[in-house]
Amino acid sequence: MATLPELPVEARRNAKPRHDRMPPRIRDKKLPDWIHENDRSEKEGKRLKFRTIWISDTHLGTAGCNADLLLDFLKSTDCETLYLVGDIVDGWQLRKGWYWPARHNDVVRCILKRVKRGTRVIYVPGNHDEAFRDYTGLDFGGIELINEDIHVTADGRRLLVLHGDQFDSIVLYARWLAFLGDSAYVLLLKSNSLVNAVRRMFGLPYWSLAAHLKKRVKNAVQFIGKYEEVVAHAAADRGVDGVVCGHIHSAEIKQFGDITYYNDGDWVESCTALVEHADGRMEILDWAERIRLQEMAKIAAKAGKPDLQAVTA
Ligand SMILES: [Mn+2]
Repeated sequence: MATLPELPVEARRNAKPRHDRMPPRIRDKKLPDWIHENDRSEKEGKRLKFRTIWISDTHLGTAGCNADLLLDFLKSTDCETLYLVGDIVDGWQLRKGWYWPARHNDVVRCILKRVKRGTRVIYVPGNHDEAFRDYTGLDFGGIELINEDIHVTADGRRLLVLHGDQFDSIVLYARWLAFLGDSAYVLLLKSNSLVNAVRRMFGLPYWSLAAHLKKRVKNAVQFIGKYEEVVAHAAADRGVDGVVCGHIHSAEIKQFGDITYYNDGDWVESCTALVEHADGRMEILDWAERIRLQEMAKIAAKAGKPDLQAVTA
């Protein structure tokens, strides 16, 4: 078998470790300050504690995924049960072209660490990670794969947990794919990343252009309303008290008759999670908004206006 020729001693001495030879653009990429701050708070054990957390539509494997914010959220919170409600990894985009930065590995590692610490992690696959649907009922290093689940809240309500793409075909008059699946949406997310790259350059926190525009497109608003109704209807047929889903990238808590509809939102546009407190109270956490308020408070403190700091208290 042929072996590689030995490098001359001089060349070996000058050879630098691999990370030193990485282009400065990657190596020196500045991370926002709040990332490091939360590393500290993790050690100090100052995490927000919840009974249950639901996140979905993180779309790991795409440039649209706000992995920094997601990682910050995971490091800042703790829970007994963590639901991953589908479209966690975007198999569709990965098949078109491989995109997997180190940050996305950090997210996976963070979730696995959670399992190790004793959090029950339940993965309900969505349509973008439908390959996992063939493996439901199995256990992946402590992560339970299941097609849908019934979650019982601390106050005894039964909630159906599923991704929610099942209802696309029922919402006929304004199909989600008409604007989610096409290239216009990908373009929208790209401009979203671009806007936020510029904002970051000026030290400004994340703001979702995509979510902002979606609220102003009549077709999108109509679809979302109809979709919520259809999902709530299906939940009523199943005899549960409520339903938790994701899929349409629009966080919401809404009452339809006896059924409470919960949507945990996404991490490509708005960066939201659904949480259950110890007493069964449910809430949507807008993580981008939270960071924004924290940053504003810091700016206010620097400018000598401590009264504005109250917003984050
Ligand atoms: Mn989906």
